[in-house]
Amino acid sequence: MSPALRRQDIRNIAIIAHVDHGKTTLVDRLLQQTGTFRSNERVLERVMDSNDLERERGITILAKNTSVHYDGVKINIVDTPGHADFGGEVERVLGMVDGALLLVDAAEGPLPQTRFVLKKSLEFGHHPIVVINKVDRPDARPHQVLDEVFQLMLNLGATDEQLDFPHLYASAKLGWAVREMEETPGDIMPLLRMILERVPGPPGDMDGPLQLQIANLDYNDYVGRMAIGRVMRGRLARGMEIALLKLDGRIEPHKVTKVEVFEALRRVEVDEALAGEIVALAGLPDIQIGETLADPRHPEALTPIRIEEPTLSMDFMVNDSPFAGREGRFVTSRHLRERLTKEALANVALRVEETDSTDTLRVSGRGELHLAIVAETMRREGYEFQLSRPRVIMRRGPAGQPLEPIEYLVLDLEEAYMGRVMEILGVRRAELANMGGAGTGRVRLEFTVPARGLLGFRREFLTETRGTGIMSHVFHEYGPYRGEVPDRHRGALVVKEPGVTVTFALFNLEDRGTLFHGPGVDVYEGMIVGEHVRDNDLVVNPCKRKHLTNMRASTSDDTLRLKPPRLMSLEDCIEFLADDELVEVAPRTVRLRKRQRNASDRKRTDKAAAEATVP
Ligand SMILES: Nc1nc2c(ncn2[C@@H]2O[C@H](COP(=O)(O)OP(=O)(O)OP(=O)(O)O)[C@@H](O)[C@H]2O)c(=O)[nH]1
Ligand SMILES: [Mg+2]
Repeated sequence: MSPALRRQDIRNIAIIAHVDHGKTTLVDRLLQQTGTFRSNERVLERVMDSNDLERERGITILAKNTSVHYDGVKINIVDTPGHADFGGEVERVLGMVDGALLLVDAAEGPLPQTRFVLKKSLEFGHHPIVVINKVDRPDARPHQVLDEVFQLMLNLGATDEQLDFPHLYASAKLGWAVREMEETPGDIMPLLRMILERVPGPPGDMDGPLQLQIANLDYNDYVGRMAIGRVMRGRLARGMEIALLKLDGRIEPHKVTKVEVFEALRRVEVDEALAGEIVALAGLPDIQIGETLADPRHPEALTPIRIEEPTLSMDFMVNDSPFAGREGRFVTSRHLRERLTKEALANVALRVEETDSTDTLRVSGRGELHLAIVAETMRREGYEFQLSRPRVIMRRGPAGQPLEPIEYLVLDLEEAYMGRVMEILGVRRAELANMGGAGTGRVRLEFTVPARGLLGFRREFLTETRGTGIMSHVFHEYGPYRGEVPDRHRGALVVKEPGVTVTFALFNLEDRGTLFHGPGVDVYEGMIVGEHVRDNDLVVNPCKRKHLTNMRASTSDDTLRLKPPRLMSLEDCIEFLADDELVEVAPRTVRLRKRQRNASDRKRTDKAAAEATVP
């Protein structure tokens, strides 16, 4: 495109990186040092991580827009999540920007998600600016990490121009960036200057017919659904009649009722936005990501952004446990269906499908966390439902052979634990792909491993490494099925009959396994209250009181000291699940249960299954 058609008063960039490499912290500094906040204004750390789950977990889940002004130029910034499960968020916003800041932790170096987001950005033709961040870390190795990024670009097939990338060294935390390590740190301005120099302005044909693709959605209580995208061509004004080009080819006439632009942490209503600007607009209630807004006389659709397919699915079903409806406000299959369908509109990497049962919906996503966050969000809104064990989504190869999702797994752990971890991964069908750092006390191990093999691995890995191991993984490819992966190796402690748990009974169960609940908890037949030490399930009665006749002073409930129960978060429960189990998710409680609540029914089903598999 001729430079004349690019706007010079705007830059649109995304900040991309592996999880925790400092994206949101960098946005804080950009906002602070460009005078967005008054000097006496107390601002939250990581201000862009604005939703509850993001703040609780300290991670970004949704991509979000903001902007700063520097040297007469407006820089629209999209902060993106780094966790691999939210890769769909990154994919969908990259088309709205003309460049990216690739942050890489100066100690950790490129990790799986660095590769994924960089690959996507290169595919969009960006020339990313590499920011080696956290150079203040005592274990920082900035020059080496820069070399590793270069290697990575080379491996990803970057063009010569892309390989000639500009770079900076930064400490987002301390608020500075420098071009060379020898320079004395000052402020973050060198980064802003580099953005103006190296990121091209957006295409700015303001007189052509309107064209705008929706990259993101948001809700506003007053005006309903807001759609976010960049004006690719022409101008978008309030009150304008437009053609909405749906993904299925239909064209709908609509009127834009509101146009807003991003100014720091606020959105400001404007009469009109010109080509190049990123806007949020209202007036199109059923709009979806990927659809194009166009001039009715020139209805030309932009190619929808292709998002990677989901690899994991879980059933969301109506809660049919004896405690159903105790806490939830939204409990019917209609509630679930409506909420999940709405979620899938904005959560582009999510798929929601019907199943044989009207009470069950199959929800597919990019990983356990992706699905768990959906469930957690719904739970907080007052929904109540049950979840099945996650299953990987298989495919067929050209010759009909089964293919399964393979993940790329990177582990960083103390050398002493290496043998045991390799053993566990061997059973889970992992293959070692790379190994480094030997002799330094810590090793970095890289594997390809079936996604099936990673279900429930995190807990085991953390236990084996006494909590010191670091792991991350990202979807790698669909590859040949690698054979059986054994199930969870411990059984469950399953409640025999309904009641309220008591200390005496729990105390006597402690030898049998790890308990998930303390005393005074309502339980029902078939509910799971702990993990058995052995590999089979054990039916137990945690509500059994001692016989008063053989009471001895030493076993009075008051003197019994219970070990603290293992409190199971929603994700812990999902990790724990076997095929014949469910998680019951309600606004205040999560519980584990057997699908078949009655022990003899379970035996009968097991027997039938065993007979069915006898040749
Ligand atoms: N030492 C050091 N720590 C940093 C720096 N930048 C960020 N951190 C810390 O790294 C952690 C993660 O920072 P975030 O800004 O949330 O990282 P992120 O890349 O936005 O993480 P996700 O959005 O979840 O992918 C926080 O504890 C920050 O304080 C830095 O320059 N130096
Ligand atoms: Mg973040």
